[in-house]
Amino acid sequence: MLAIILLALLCASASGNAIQSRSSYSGEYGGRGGKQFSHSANQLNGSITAIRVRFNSFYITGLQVRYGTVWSEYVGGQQGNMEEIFLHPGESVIQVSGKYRIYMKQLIFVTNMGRKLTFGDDKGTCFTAVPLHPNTFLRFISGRSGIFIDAISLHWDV
Ligand code: MMA
Repeated sequence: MLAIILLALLCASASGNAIQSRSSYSGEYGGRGGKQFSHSANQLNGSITAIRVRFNSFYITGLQVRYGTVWSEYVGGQQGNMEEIFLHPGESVIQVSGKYRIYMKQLIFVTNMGRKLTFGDDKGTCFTAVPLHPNTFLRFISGRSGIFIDAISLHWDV
């Protein structure tokens, strides 16, 4: 009887480890205005391969992210210019920093190849987001938007 119980416990712990999630999330950073958006379905197209950020002198005004070969819907407004950065093959985002007040003001994407992609104005409350688990990366983003990007959350996974 004891042997059976021990065996059952062993199996449960082994399968528990096998299915243990390595996802984590950071946020939400920013204000409470705007409407919620999420790229959780977009991650099915693949990992992040490019990022477009629109910004004016004060705010991050728009965002679009490419998953695999498919661009997400654009969120945000039309003020400022859009910058586009493609990641190299095998390159992933391992940290996102930035600044916000009631809207996002700055976003900095740091990659596993040592690149630091900086967009926007260097003022406001700072945040630095990294994954909880080692060897996990930025898989998708969510947040709030109106005519600007109000807030952002970062979702990390393998
Ligand atoms: C809109 C509206 C707000 C949001 C701002 C900034 C101008 O107002 O959607 O809720 O906070 O845009 O994105």
